[in-house]
Amino acid sequence: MYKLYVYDHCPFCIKARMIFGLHTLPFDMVMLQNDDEATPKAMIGRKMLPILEENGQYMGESMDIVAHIEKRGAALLTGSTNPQITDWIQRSSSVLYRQFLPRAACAPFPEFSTTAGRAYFVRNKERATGPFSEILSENATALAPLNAFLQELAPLIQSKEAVNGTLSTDDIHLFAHLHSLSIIKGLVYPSAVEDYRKTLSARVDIPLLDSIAV
Ligand SMILES: N[C@@H](CCC(=O)N[C@@H](CS)C(=O)NCC(=O)O)C(=O)O
Repeated sequence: MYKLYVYDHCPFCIKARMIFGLHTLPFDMVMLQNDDEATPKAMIGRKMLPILEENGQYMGESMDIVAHIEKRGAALLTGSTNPQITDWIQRSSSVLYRQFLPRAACAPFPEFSTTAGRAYFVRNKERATGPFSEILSENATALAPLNAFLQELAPLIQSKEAVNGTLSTDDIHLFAHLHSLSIIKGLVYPSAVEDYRKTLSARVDIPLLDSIAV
């Protein structure tokens, strides 16, 4: 049985979870506390998830895990990629993660179920963003650039089943990104984006974060 070590908030872990969902391959999901440095270091020499454990061997790096599982059965990620999707993800990342991190820090994720686990995340991430309280006190206009990005994405979506019509690694990256975005309350999803994120969520069996969005 495959064992996948993840944090529930982590977009890279979503990518690794997606490939199991796409292949309907069972796996044990292990959520580590965010301040547990010893477990991942013992497995891959650094404190970084996701990690796949298979027959006593460990593999880090989300896209290596995706490629490894994809090779196991009939290929599913057979479609070509679109540089416009990569570009859209890159351009929207900094504004997304600035709003994502303070919201994730307050969320009921298993990796933050101890005070020390949550404090570890806040301490490390605030070093890059500044105080979370300041970001959370920004008014709704702070979300305007994200809504503009969503409008820009809509015409790039060719099908609700796969962004470029046929499943590809673009879907792995894009769904992980939209999954993170779903923790931000008040975003306006054009119908093409809404249909896409809901369809992918059902297909890979990974719920969006809408119900805990703030
Ligand atoms: N390139 C890696 C990046 C993984 C990554 O950045 N994971 C983050 C969580 S989102 C992590 O474990 N960071 C260390 C920490 O949270 O302390 C991959 O694609 O797997």
